[in-house]
Order: sequence, then structure tokens, then C-alpha cells
Amino acid sequence: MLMKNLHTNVFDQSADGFARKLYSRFSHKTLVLLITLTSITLSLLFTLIITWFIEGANLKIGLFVSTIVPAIVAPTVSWIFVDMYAKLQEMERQMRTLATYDVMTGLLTRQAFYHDAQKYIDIAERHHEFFALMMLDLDFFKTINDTHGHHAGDYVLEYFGRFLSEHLRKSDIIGRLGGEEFAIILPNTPLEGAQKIAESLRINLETHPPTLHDVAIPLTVSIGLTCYTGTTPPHIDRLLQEADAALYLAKRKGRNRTALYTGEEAISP
Ligand code: GH3
Ligand code: MG
Ligand code: MG
Repeated sequence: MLMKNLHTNVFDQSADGFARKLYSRFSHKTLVLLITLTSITLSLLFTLIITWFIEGANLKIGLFVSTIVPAIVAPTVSWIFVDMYAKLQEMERQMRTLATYDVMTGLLTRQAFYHDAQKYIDIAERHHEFFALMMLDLDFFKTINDTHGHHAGDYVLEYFGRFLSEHLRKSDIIGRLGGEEFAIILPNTPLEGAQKIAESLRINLETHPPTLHDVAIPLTVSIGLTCYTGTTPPHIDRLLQEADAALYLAKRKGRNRTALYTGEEAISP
């Protein structure tokens, strides 16, 4: 069930810091005005220096031309560039959103989950804080697709994403790892607390199934649970392996249940 971590930081800032700062501080029009004024100033300075060195050069004509030319060219050219930059910024924002949030469920994507989870785990380790990690897999999801159609399957995934967001705390880190598989980090939560949360989710889902065209689609989830207590390596891969082993146990025991990682399940190193 476990796919390989891509280890890609989707939140890295690009290097164009100065341009980004300018762009975020000033409006489109102000930027064009600033570029135009800077161009005229530089052009005038350049003309003054040139006429200083060239004997017989006409200063009046020089100053006139060096004002008029940038006053016409700079706004036109800078408007095109600022407009292109605005479009690039918007595209980058959309790409970041796509890389961070799963379109179907609104939860974190696999990459973003790994990133946020590892960031939290590093902090938790430093502060000797315990936390729980849950792995959830919808039961017989293939049957839902086969019985009600793929669009119903998509709708169930949407529903489950909303369900998780509504039933968990804002500080919990919730991600869709792929398909009908999800993971949640419950910060600062001991195993007993996490177990209660897992059971509450499981029972709530069973008793509040999604309905499509007034027809209820029976839905249950199996949950694997592990807890970080400072004894295992503080790595998201390792903890996901533990939760995955517990999830496998929950599936094997008949599904629609929560299983805990006890350390006896096989974990590849
Ligand atoms: P189990 O109880 O063992 O988890 O059985 P399952 O049927 O849930 O698991 P299985 O791995 O056999 O099937 C998962 C199915 O999920 C197969 C795949 O087509 C479907 N699926 C994965 N991603 C999506 C998606 O985005 N939308 C829809 N509709 N189906 C998806
Ligand atoms: Mg499944
Ligand atoms: Mg699965």
C-alpha cells in the first residue's frame, strides 16, 4: 500500500526575490510609472555625461530626446513585461495550489503531506512531544466504483475529504496519499486519545454514509494507528510503514475496524 516518498519540497521559494518584492509592494500602474521615471532619469544622466565629453554637442536637443524617447518606449515595454510577470505569478500560484492540495478532496497531496508531516515530526522530536499517525483506507472501494459508477466513486472521495476536514482539528495534518488511501498526523496526541478519535471517525462514517441522488452509498473505513513516543526513528517513512502494517492487520481481520501497531508486525527496515 505504501508508495515511495518523492522527497520533493513543493514549497521552495523561487530565486527572483527582488522582483517578487517589488511586484507585491506596488500596483501594476505604479510599477510602470517607476520604471518609466527610472528610465528617463538614467537616460538624462547618460546624455549629460555624453554631452560633457563631446565638444559642440547640443545639450538642449540631447535632453529633449533623452526625455521623450524613454517616456514613450518605457511605459509600453514595461507594461508588456509587468503584465507577463503578473501572468507568471498567477500560474505559479495555481501550480503551488495544485501541488499542495488534492483537487478532489481539498486535503494535502501526498507530496505536501510528507513535507508538512516531516516538518512537524522534527519539531515534535526537539520538544519531546508525542503524536499519533493514522492511515485510513476505504473498504471495498472498487466495489463502489463497479456498482455505482466511477463518478460515484469520485463523489465518495470528495465526501470523505470533507468528512475528515469537518471531524478533525485544524492543527491535524491530513493528506490523501493516493486513490482511497489517506494519512493523518494528530499532533500532541497519545495512543489512547488517537484510538478514540479513530473509532469516532470510523463509527461516524458508517452511520453517516454519503448519499447520491437520495441513495445512500454504504461506506466504511479501515484504520491503522501508530504513535511516536521517541523510541523509533523520527521519520515519516518509518511511521507510515508502522501505520500501514496496522492497517494491513485491520483489513485482514475483516475491515471496518481500527488496529494498532504493536511492534510485532513485520516492518521492512
Ligand atoms: P480494500 O477493502 O481491500 O481496500 O479493497 P478496495 O476495493 O478498496 O481496494 P482496491 O485496491 O482493490 O481498489 C481500489 C480502487 O480505488 C481501485 C481504483 O480504481 C479506485 N480508485 C483509485 N483512485 C480513484 C479515484 O480517484 N476515483 C475513483 N472513482 N476511483 C479510484
Ligand atoms: Mg480500499
Ligand atoms: Mg487502497
